[in-house]
Amino acid sequence: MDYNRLHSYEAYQAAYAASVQDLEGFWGAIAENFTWRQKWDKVLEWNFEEPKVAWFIGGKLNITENCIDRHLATRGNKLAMIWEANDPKERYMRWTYRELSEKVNQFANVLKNNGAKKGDRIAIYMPMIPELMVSVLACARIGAIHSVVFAGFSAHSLADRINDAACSMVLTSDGMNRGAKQIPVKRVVDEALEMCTSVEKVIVVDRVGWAVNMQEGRDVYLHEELPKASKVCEAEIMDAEDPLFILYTSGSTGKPKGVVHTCGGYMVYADYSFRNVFQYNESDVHWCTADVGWVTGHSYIVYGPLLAGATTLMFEGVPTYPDPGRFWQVCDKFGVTHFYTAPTAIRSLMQAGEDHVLSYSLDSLKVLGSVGEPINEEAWHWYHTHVGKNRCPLVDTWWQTETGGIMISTLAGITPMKPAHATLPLPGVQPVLLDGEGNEIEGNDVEGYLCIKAPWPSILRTTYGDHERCRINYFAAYKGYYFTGDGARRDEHGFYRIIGRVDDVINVSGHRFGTAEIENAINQNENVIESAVVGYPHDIKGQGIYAYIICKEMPENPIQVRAEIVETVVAEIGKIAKPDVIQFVSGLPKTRSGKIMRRILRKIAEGDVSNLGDTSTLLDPLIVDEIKDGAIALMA
Ligand code: 7RM
Repeated sequence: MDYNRLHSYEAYQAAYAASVQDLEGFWGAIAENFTWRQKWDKVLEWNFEEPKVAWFIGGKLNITENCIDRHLATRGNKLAMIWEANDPKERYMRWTYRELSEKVNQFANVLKNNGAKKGDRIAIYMPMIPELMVSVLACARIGAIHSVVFAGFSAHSLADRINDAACSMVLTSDGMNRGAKQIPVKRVVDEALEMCTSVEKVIVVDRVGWAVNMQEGRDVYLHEELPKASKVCEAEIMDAEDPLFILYTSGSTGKPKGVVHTCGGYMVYADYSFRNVFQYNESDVHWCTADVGWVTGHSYIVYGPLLAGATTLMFEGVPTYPDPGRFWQVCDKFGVTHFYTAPTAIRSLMQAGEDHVLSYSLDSLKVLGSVGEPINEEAWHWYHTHVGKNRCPLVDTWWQTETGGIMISTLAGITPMKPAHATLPLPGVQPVLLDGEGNEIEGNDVEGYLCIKAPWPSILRTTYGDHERCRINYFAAYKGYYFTGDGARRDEHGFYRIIGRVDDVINVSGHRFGTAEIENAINQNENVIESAVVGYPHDIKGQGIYAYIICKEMPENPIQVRAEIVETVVAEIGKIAKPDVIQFVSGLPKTRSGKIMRRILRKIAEGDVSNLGDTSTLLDPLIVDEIKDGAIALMA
């Protein structure tokens, strides 16, 4: 039986059973489908106590030979990448696999000429330009460990990440385009590097044509280095367990952790999950709207699609520029077949009205995807109806930076879908629900802490420079399990629905509520568009409930609307879940991947507005001031 590509529900079920029966046999067979310089001696060694996980032990490979070189014979003239600029009037770019190969090899030689070597850490701080994809692959080609830092992060955040991994090089650009604005990039790097000592070289891409500061001996322009570099660069031969990249992610503590992924396992899982979840076919055009600065961009803009020999689309701009029809215009322009985005984008486009989406045909679309947060039913239906015209399967994909690839998801058109449910685990993935004591909850129609029972090839190996932190964060809460930090429900069919982070639980008078649960109740009120709930210290109840609410219109009579919302919550959950404070806001502090920064909302709810930490990664940092002022007025 070939479980490499699942074409039916029956094949899915057979593969799932086989993977549980013989995990090593299952993944060993899938790993046969790659170019290895040397085959592995052993598929897997693991224990979740230290933790120690190693896949394809003794195997040798280079992931770029699998993303590029092995396709050249059959797909040399096929498009590897389509790039659409922020400005719809600017020329788009298209590269074949052969062209991508030349670009990556040449950039790899630029890195080498500037002193980079295997094992070095290289920070990449770049906007969504083609050179970003080339940079990532060029690092992988020479065996340098890339650490992509989202170009919206502040100089402080960038410096912290550079220092944590002692990066020797930074790859960046002069500036960037974002909607109607142009934003400095190199200037942020300069500011960050005043706080760093490890960086010896900075390579700058000329994107906007600014005359930026270039420090003699340290900073060089890419366009001046390229002519000196050959278009042939032998791939560095890597051990399957050598690190491929570091990607920083926030946890419940303040300091981001550097999640480490390795060459062999990550490669196998990125390809396998991409092909099966999206049911990719040879002539498809895949568009993932994430930024390469997040794990979604790593796995489903760069590595997954290229490993599969697909055409991947990269977009420099934002969903609402020049108008909220931009996503749909780009879909029609390039005949996009697979469209993968975040619920937050869907909800904001939903708010902008149907006219924008109805102006485009969207005939080419075959599969829709969602990632990053729970997708509410209303957004799910809007997306399915108006974008997918009720004919495209919609995959709600649950996964994490730490998992490297999609873990629980419908396989498009193959396994069942259900609104707001990620549904079933991919074969090779063994989720369980645990109760507070760490016992597995059997059966269906149950809820618990979402953990994974056995390793999969792209499980994180460590957090950079601090293995103990990795153990405590993910492997200590429940002995013998990987703990996701999420709570989930398994419905009567055995389909998973992710409820949300369990670190966002509020305990009111000994009764526990998910912030998501209360938000869902509030959102049932007809005035409400979106809400965010946090706990705050309460003298009598232990924790009180503070709700930040966006209404369709700012209420003219807030007392009345407040009372109506409280009534809705009482009706949905019960008196015990009544919000104690309701503040009407025009927006919420969200990261660019759509996650609400609850830390900020909690602090404001606690009345501590003095030190809200770094807000530079927010989509709209100004919203924090509005919320702060509103909260002060409310308490007065
Ligand atoms: C890919 C990504 C991970 C956290 C995760 C969840 C939440 C992600 C979904 C989701 C409900 C989904 N990586 N999350 N996908 N919740 N349904 N389909 O987002 O490391 O940045 O975040 O995101 O809480 O633990 S991430």
